[in-house]
This record gives sequence, structure tokens and C-alpha cells, in this order.
Amino acid sequence: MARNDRHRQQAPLRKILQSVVPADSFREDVIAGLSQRQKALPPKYFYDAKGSRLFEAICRLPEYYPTRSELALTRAHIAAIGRFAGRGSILIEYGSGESLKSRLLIRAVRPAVYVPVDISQDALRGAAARLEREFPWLDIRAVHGDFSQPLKIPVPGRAGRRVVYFPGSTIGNLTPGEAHAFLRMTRAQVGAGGAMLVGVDLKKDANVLHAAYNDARGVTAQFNLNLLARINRELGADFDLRAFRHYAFYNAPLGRIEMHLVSLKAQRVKLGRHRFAFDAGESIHSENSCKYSAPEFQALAGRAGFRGAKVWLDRRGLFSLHGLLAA
Ligand code: AVJ
Repeated sequence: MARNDRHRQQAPLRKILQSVVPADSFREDVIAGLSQRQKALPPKYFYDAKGSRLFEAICRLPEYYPTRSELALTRAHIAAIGRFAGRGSILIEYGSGESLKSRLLIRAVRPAVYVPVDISQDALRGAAARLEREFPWLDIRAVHGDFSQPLKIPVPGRAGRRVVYFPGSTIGNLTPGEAHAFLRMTRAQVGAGGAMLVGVDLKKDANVLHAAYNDARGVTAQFNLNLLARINRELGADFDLRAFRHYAFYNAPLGRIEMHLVSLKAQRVKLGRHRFAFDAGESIHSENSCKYSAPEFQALAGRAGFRGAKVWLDRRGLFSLHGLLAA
């Protein structure tokens, strides 16, 4: 067999083992969110195909430092991060894991099993296929699911040390109360002797934060507005995209960037048999992106049953990676 045929001769891409995404939750979540006094939409719905492309474009923007900072710190500290996770561990990644960081970690940890978990079936398939090509030795068990719910991980409990990798400051989408519950759930997931590696964006100059969510090219605005476009496309709503504007600001007392979609006029939006009325200036709260100092996040993890054992920062001190151990 020719050397180049090796990959093609491998077993076909392992099936997506588990699917725990309820089919109808998008419609229900949108209706529930738009029915609140402060209208709100869950940020996990940003990531349809177009939204995922826009998010990748955000990650390349000069103003959006988190992606570059996290990659730089992962590169700089990969040996220590790998030792912390422990060679041969069961590595569970929340997110599809096609990023450069995930590949660095896989190379450093050489996990016995790698379990990417993602709500996007396409992202998961793409990532798993690519990782399978790059790491032919890697046992990949992809899980299609929502990691904000308790998940069954398709690996026997005794098979090895469980380490959850949750990069990208996605945890910032949760309020501190929600993050606490999420960390507790993950603590149960990894069990005694388990660990977690969490990427967390740091508090910093509000101007730097503001620029990262109000980029000059308006890509973040497009990303935010795509949520309404998606609701139109998939749920048949009639949002007029020109009548809503992207708005993002740093809420200092709450330590978070808030993204909103502001209605530019009084208007009504139709979604099936529902009608949602907007006043001029009224907003839909579409995302929180909470920022934590290193001690703040360690304290939060401590209340959720973890010990904050390690913190790695990039050289500019913009972003952090926390190594947490089951307490
Ligand atoms: C993927 C949730 C970490 O909060 O910075 C980027 C998403 N929103 N620009 C973030 C996002 C607007 C991002 N997270």
C-alpha cells in the first residue's frame, strides 16, 4: 500500500456517539427569551454556519486579543500545562477542538481517549475528521451535545484520569452564579482525582475590552445581527435587520461585556403566532462575556469543589488559563 493511502485505508471516521440536543430547543428558547421583560437570547445560538465563520473572522481581528493571547500562553507554557493534565489522561474538550490550542494540548498530553463535545454537529465532524488525520494514534469519541447539561461521557469511569479542557473563555458567557453551577457539574463529571483546564479572559482596561467588542470593521456587529438573521431563516421570523443595531459595552460593576441588539424604532416582530413589541431604544441582551481577575476565578472555582492549583498568563497579562484540581 502506498504511503499516502494510509489515511484512506483507516477505519471510517468514528460515529458521533451521542446526540443529546433536543430538536426543538431553538424555537422554544427564542420565544422564552423574547417574552422576558429584558429581552434576551442565549449566545450559544450565534454559532450556525455563518455565525461560526464570523466568529473565526473575529478571532483574527486586531482588536480581538483573547484568541491570540490564549494561543501565545498555551505555546509558552505547553510543557507545564501537559504535565498538569497528565500524560495518558482522558481529555474531554468542551468545544469542537479544531483549534491550534487543542492540537498543542493533544500533542503534549497524548491522551488515552479524546472526547470533543460540541452542540454543532458540523463543527464536531470537521474537527474529528481533521484530528483523526493529524493524530492517527488518537482514540477520538466525539459527543454531539450541549455541555451546559450533564452529559454521559462514553468512557468507563475507571478508564483513567479525567481532565476537562474548556478554552476560549466560553465560561464568560455564564454569569458567576451559572459558572458556579457549571463548575460543580464539571467537578462531578471528572470525579475524584480529576482536573480542569479553563481559559478565562482577565479584567483589564475598559478601553481595551470595549475595542475588542466594537471592532472598526464591524465584524462583531455582523456576528451579533446574524442571530436575528438566523431566527428569520430557521424560525420564519420577520426581524428587519436594518432596524436593529449592535451595541456592546463594559458593565464594570458586573465585570462583564454585554452585547445587545437595540431596536432603532418602535416595531413589532412576528414569529409564528407570536408577536414581540419593541419600543424605540429597547434591546435584546444577546451575550455576557464575564471577565475575572485570577484570584476572583480561583475563589469561584474553590466554592465549586475545585482547588485553583495553577494559573498561566500570556506575557501581556491579557488572558489566563487555570489549572483546577478536584478538591
Ligand atoms: C467565544 C464567548 C469567548 O465572549 O469574547 C466574541 C464570543 N462575542 N465577540 C467572547 C464573542 C463577541 C466570545 N466567546
